Amino acid sequence: MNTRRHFLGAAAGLLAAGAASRHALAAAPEAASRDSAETATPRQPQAGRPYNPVVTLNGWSLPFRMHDGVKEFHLVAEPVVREIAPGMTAKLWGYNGSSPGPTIEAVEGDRVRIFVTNKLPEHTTVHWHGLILPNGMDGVGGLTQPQIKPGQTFVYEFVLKHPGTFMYHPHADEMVQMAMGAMGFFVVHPKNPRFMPVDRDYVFLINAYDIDPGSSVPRVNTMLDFNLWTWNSRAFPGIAPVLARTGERVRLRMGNLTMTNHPIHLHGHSFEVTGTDGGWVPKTARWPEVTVDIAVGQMRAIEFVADNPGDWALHCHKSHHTMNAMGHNVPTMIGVRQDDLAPRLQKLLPDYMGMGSSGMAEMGAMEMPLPDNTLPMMTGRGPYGPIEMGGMFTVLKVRDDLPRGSYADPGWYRMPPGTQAHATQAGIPPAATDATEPAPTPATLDVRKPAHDHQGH
Ligand SMILES: [Cu+2]
Repeated sequence: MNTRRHFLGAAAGLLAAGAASRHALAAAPEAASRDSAETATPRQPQAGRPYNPVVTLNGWSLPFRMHDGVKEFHLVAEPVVREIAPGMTAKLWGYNGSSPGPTIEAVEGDRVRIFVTNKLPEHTTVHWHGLILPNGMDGVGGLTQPQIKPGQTFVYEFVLKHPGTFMYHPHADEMVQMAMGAMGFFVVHPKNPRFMPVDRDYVFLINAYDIDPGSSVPRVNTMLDFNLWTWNSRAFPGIAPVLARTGERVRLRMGNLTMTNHPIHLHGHSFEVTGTDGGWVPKTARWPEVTVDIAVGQMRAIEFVADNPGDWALHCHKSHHTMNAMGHNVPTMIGVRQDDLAPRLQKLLPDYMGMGSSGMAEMGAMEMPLPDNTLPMMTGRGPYGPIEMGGMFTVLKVRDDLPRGSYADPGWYRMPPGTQAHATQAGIPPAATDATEPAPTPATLDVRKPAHDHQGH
């Protein structure tokens, strides 16, 4: 028993000195790398037990190899460049060319051996968030292992005891490394591929950054006031749509590695929470929802039958999380007349625009001059105009004719005649305006104090 334990320890390369032995390092599988933010089409497993692969939104899954019955992966922690959405890239930390890192997929009962090479400028570790494993594989720097120094490779090896939805992230200089985007998903498929089958199984991490307009490196000391709300380090309109053919069963797996909770809301369907941090939820314990609140550090899997064709919003319901950077310190101008103010301010600030007197929707439509490498606060165009969103927003596209297994964007939904809200004159008093007339001048709000000051005091 003792001998065997020593042998395993040596073979796994987790030596007292911390670094992998030369022998183990030579045996590390090649580290795949990918810097594209396109959603990779899921690949059926080439070896090992069968499973139904997940689809990582704007991401990919890490290839593995089988070595004497052990599933081997190679993660490389390193600086990466990530396109957050067209028009903005960020300098982040991630794994294998990406932030978040590639999704690791394996099967309940698998023994996995994960080589971790540190190409960051400071030490790191990898914690396997939610997995039940031996203490020495938990990846907490200083507590369960020495940190992995720059240039070193460590090996983690453990058996996957439970199927479910998990994450990985550093547990070394954790606030900085997560603020920089070092994180990924870890999906353990059930041993029985017919257990809770779905037609499409999507995963994305909920993450957030604080990147000043015009810059590309996140502020790493921000605690709460993040300004870029992202899924898999992408912001709307950069987040890929979630696609389904009518009648298909869809699972969304989400994990929250931000500093706040996110109520994720789906239009047009109700769903059930089928998976939590601890595993799968029995059928008798589920109830229908249209919003699931995902707390900090939690994972949730939700499932629904996509039985309602259309383009359905899928977003965080904290409305400032569906906006991009800027604007959070702008004063409320609703009801404030600026028509005399703007010319005066323009003498001091030639580019000054008086905005917001009737709300902020004009921000979504206008082409404002922005600093380089900055996303508009509200943006995106749909078939009927500006969508006025940013951040954690995408569209569930349900189509009767979407080919099974296709992840190609089918374009915008065409509503059947008579099924769309429209401008009408019915029931409106004759004096009122309606949308068929030329655009009305913006309403002004003239607030007057009651005139009791010159009435009898
Ligand atoms: Cu949110």
